[in-house]
Amino acid sequence: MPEPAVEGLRERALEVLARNRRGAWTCPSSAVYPHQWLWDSCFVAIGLARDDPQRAAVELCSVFRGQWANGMLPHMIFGDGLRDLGSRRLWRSKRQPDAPRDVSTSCITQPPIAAIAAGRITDALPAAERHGFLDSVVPRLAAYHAWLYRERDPWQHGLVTLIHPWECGLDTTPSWMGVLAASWHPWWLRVVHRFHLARVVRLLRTDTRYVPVAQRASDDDGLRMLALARTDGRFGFDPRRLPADRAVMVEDLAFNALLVVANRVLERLADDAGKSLDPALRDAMRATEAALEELWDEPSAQYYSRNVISGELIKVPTVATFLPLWAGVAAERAARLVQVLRDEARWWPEWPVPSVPADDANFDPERYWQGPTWVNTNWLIVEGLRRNGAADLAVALARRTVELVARGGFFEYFSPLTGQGFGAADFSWTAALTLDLLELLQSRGDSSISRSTT
Ligand code: 9WN
Repeated sequence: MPEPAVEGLRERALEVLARNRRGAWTCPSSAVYPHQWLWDSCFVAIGLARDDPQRAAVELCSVFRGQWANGMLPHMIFGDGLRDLGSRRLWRSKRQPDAPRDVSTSCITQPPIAAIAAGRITDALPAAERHGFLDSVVPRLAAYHAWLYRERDPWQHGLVTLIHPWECGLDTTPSWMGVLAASWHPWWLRVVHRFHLARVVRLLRTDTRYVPVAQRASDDDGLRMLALARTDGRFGFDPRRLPADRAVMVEDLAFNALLVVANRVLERLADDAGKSLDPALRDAMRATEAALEELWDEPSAQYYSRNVISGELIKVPTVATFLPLWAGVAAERAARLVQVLRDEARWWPEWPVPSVPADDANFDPERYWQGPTWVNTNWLIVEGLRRNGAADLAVALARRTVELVARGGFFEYFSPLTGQGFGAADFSWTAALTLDLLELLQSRGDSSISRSTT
């Protein structure tokens, strides 16, 4: 396989990140996503960690500006002085007793990769700076993980429950959109559907001012997500208070798999910092490792999310199925997952890995999380493959991903069939994770390819 055309790619990636930088934090894209998003900032910190660990530390610490008194890290922190006030009004965070007073935030969270970013930064910082960094972040990370277990696993299933697709990060992934479409809808949404008014609402959308509508969430899905945020708010964003006949509650596969990885990093960082974690938190962490295996479906050899209300697995295939590889699953299951990933008709088309299998009825190569290849999920799969001794496949996927970006630009997502870039241009996590993948490729063949990845 030819080497990717990487000439100048690193410098261009750093330029994208510099342009999207807003002081301490980096927005995902200046036009489409001008605010701060939780897991985007963590990916940016991961990408910058080896090159500029101090800058990466500042990026990660900036997400704690938004931390609630109860420990929650919100999925968005709104930038000051930006005209897009719509989504800020949707949440009205300052009405919530635990929300910060000096910044407006959303009232839900996003995949818990902050500890993973903290681990990368710690490994890269000079020894003299490590202690101060750990002292500052470990208690905040511990408070976040404690919130996840206390507030989002009140039934002690071992798995964290999400109450909105925006929390899962793979927002319009078909597994969530199916559950959402089948859920309860308020009267105004029923009127909109009944009279086919959803397109009228497009006039109010900001994303479609920058990106063609065929590449975004459908109007119907977008409205349902807005309506669900309002319903969640009426019940204090609390799964214990949400009535089963109105709520959407999912034990999300991607989120919980990443939680297992993040838990391990947090335990290591707490030990390094000489801080003790609450034994109940450590027990809860162990329970998640075991409970993740309940999401395995033997006949299809895949993992799925689980609908908390029906208690059933949501057997809709999505790229999330590969994320438990990084969490560490039994060798036999890992081997089967790797086999599934190699299927060219489904998961390994010209530009792998599609967010939905390429031969699936839900597959749309241009639309958001419903088919396109994303750099962040590829990066997570690369880490999973490395952990499972599939270094050759990890390198192949890393190389293909870097080639995709080198040819197509730093887009938000790409067609798995043609490699064409879609969504926001100059997207921060595409740039940041390209930096990390480039490092991996440049060091392949030496010991760093098999270095510990947690
Ligand atoms: C809603 C910022 C975020 C990412 C998510 C991605 C998308 C937002 C949106 O953009 O979500 O949170 O407006 O659709 O799905 O993963 O963090 O890049």
